[in-house]
Amino acid sequence: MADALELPNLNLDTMRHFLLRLFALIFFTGLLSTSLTAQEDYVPTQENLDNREWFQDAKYGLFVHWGVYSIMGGGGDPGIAEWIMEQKNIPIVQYEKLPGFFNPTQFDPAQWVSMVKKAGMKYITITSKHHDGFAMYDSKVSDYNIVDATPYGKDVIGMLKEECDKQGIKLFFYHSQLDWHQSDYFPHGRTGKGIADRSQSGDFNTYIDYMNTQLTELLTQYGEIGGIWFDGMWDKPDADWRLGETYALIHKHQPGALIGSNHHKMPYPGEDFMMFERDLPGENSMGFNNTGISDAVPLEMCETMNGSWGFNIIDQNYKSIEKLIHTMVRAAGYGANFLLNTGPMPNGKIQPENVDTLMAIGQWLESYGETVYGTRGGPVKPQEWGALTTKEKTVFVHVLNPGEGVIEIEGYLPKIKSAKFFDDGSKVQVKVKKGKTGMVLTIPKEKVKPTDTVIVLTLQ
Ligand code: JFZ
Repeated sequence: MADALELPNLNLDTMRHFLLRLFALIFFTGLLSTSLTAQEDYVPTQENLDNREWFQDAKYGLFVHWGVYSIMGGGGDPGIAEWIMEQKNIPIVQYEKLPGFFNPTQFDPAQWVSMVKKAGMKYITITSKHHDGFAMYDSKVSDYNIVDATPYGKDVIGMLKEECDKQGIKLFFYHSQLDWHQSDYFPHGRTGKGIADRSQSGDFNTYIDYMNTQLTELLTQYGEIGGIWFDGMWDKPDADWRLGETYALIHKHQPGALIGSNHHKMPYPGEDFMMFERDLPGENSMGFNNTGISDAVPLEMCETMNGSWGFNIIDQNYKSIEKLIHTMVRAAGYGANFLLNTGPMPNGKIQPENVDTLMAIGQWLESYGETVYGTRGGPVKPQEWGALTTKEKTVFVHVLNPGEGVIEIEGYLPKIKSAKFFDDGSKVQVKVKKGKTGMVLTIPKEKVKPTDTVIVLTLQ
């Protein structure tokens, strides 16, 4: 079609011919792009924009990876436990025995949500379906769900939602687009190749229809939700996921719901936030976070407490409380939320080690919450020594690595009314850097706090 744009002779017939081809070209490219990319004509509603503000103010949420894989507890490997079906190449017919053992009799949604509140978290993002294809809610379009296939027989998502509503916590759904169980998920992507009894034929469009029907259930059965956290497109990067249709469907049912996707690309039209997996925005220790940082939508970073998302019985490699707080503060310095994960146990309890960590961070937030909640990142990016957060005319300087106590904030030289330590309100010595390229704050040894020494700058 490239030749359609060659300059024609100025003869009426060729001109008409040229225009026809040009229109055809524009028309078909248009069609292609709406089906291949996303919700091109999306304009977020006021409610959606308000929720984006709420989201950015909220700053901190709990990620929950819970499914029938939790029973296996990682199978004695330190890897990501929710992938055990693919990592041990468990055939579908064998894996289908797992729901029969899933009986979380000690699941107490009121306890979960109270814990979340005490932890200082404002929302929960829970797996409605992970890559194993098992629905953790009452789905009518497949029996492969918690109500029909487990002895427990109750809709844990519905129970949790009810409790979230009671206690004022927003609930988001993690929903996997990748599905190792559904036969129409075909052709297969780059994962799950060793699962021997996956179907050898299928219609991907039928799969997308199925996924959209399940999403419709999630959007209509539980009242207002926070949003949908997609994952798995990276399994088949070249497939037509009909994103435009899926995103329009979600925004039609719940215009306020925030859509994000873990595709490790810049946000597509129709997405309401951008996420980073186990890396701060702009960092790439995992090897898959090599995009830029969007300035058009809110940001979120997710992180594990040990090395697994799903419950792993042997992984004791827990990050320290200080490390997690530092990551949260640095994320806030980028303007990003922190979504910290736990993998509940098959009995329905949260691992006690994780509860302890959450309570300790919650305690820190009880004192320092106002330097994080409701702030925005910057004005300058996080630096080696720490990060800045801002709320109107107040800038919080979070000194995470005080070193010798001389903090140079390069590239920042605001007119300030006062500079005080957050803890005791005493004055902080402020100097202008030589060459006037930034400011220098001095922190005497006795003012250094163990986790984060916060200085409050009040701007003129
Ligand atoms: C995904 C999931 O696979 C994982 O189980 C967990 O839910 C996490 C939050 O999100 O993690 C990924 C995403 C991408 C790749 C691998 C794991 N990838 O591109 O190979």
